[in-house]
Amino acid sequence: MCSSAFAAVGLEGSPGVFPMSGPRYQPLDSFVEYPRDEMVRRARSFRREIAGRRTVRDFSDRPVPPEVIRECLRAAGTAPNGANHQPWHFAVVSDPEIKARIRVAAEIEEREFYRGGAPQEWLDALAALGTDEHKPFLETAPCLIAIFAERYQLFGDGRRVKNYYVQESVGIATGMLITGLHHAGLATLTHTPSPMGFLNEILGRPANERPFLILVVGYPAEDARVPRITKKPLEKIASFL
Ligand code: IYR
Repeated sequence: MCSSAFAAVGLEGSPGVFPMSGPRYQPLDSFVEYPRDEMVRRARSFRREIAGRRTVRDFSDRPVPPEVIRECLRAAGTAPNGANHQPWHFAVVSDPEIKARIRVAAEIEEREFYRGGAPQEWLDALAALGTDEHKPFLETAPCLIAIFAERYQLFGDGRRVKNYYVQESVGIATGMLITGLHHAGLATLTHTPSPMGFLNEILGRPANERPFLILVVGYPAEDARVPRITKKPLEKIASFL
């Protein structure tokens, strides 16, 4: 039997890995259809809600409800992805000592970036955002979610199974996570110190996982301010053929 062979090598139950077995189907019972007007209303209402999302850099230290984080991670885990391998890992950090270590390591990389590592063209592009090498939010915010992209699956017996469309999959899951957190009433910041190899070491993640980004999560500080920016209108971002 296939399943016992899988059990022997630790593959049993591995999502997406069913060698030598065909597809197994079930009825699509979760799709909900709405009347046209209601669809438009829902789409508009969602657009308004998500348009209110802003990337926040000034965080309060107020703790966030752990169950909100857990539910949003469950939502992110439903993202479409390559071959259903679900090639992601979310390391949720609330321990102040670990956050402090992440801040120290990130600021070392960021100092390098802002003081000459980055091309001038890139620094010019960031000028309007007012970002710099100081990342106090990595300690102030109550929750950091370090998101890892699993480049390949590594099994107990050392065997590797390739993952597919890893960046796309993790990007989609991250978008869903950000959306869920905003919907729940929390602010986020996508933070990408580069390189981020220090995250594997600090968080004890294996070499088959590559850091994707740090999602900083919490409530905005009371006096939080955000850059005055605009989003491109529909005509600039879409074409209808
Ligand atoms: N990682 C740096 C630089 C940075 C890069 C981009 I592209 C941004 O949109 C914002 C920042 C930092 O976090 O400051």
